Amino acid sequence: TFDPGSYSTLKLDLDEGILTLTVDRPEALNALSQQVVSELWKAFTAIQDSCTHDAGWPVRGVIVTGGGGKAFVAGADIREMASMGPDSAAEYARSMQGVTLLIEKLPVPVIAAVDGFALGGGCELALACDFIYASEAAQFGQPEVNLGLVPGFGGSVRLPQRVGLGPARELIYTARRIDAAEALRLGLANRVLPSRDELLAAARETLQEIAGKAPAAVGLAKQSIAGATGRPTNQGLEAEAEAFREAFTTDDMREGTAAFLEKRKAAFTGK
Ligand code: CO8
Repeated sequence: TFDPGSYSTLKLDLDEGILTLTVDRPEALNALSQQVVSELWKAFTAIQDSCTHDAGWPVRGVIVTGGGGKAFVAGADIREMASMGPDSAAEYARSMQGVTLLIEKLPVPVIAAVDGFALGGGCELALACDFIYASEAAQFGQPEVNLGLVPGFGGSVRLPQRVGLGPARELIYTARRIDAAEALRLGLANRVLPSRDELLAAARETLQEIAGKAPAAVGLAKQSIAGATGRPTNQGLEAEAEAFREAFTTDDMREGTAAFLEKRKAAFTGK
């Protein structure tokens, strides 16, 4: 459901096909409590279910951000973790890992708009999104070793994939925080914008640009990249060929190629 009333730690705002999902626990710098994790699961499942032609593709892109002005997400909830045993900790890690997989499988693009702290689980949530835009106030880091912990929401997998092994190891072993300019240099962030307003506007503009394309094709492109990531070349190519085949089953593929040949603008229907 996109009904904002059914969430206590998230704000959902659907505006012209772009859903802004704000993690909103400013009193704990938006830390990912178990309640936040279960609400993220619920919200991303609702988005997933709506991404069909029959449902009319009401959501064509998602912006994930943090409320309160100080943080994107300052990590897993340290207060909750402090009293967990190993088994409940593993369950907690797996439930949030499940959310990150859901985001990766979503057939619409998801941009993390990072303003303020994206630490630990917050950095990992941003990494599960398709790409990251940052404000100049953004700070990234994987500070788990400061707490006697290790990354648990996918950081050991996705940070090396994004920035390469050397920089990822250095960030994780030192727990160092980096600013937006360094994140841009490392390829962790795609863009840096001067203010929060410009950050959200830039993310929206990019998602609107993508919303002008054939939605199933964008979804298949995303699926194809996810299917190739971390796999041997031959398996990645197989995932790509499968997505390519699937594109040829859509009306939008017929429309897109016909429109090109007839020198007119394509009218995509999402079918
Ligand atoms: N969890 C719970 N509460 C938090 C968290 C958090 N991650 N971060 C901040 N808060 C709370 C503070 O306790 C404080 O609460 P109160 O006002 O009640 O004391 C409030 O938010 C404001 O924080 P600060 O007063 O500390 O604000 P500062 O501006 O002084 O500092 C920092 C901001 C630097 C971001 C600081 O809050 C900080 O270091 N936070 C923790 C960052 C961190 O270490 N994150 C990583 C957590 S570990 C993790 O994410 C592992 C993921 C994998 C887990 C796998 C499953 C087990």
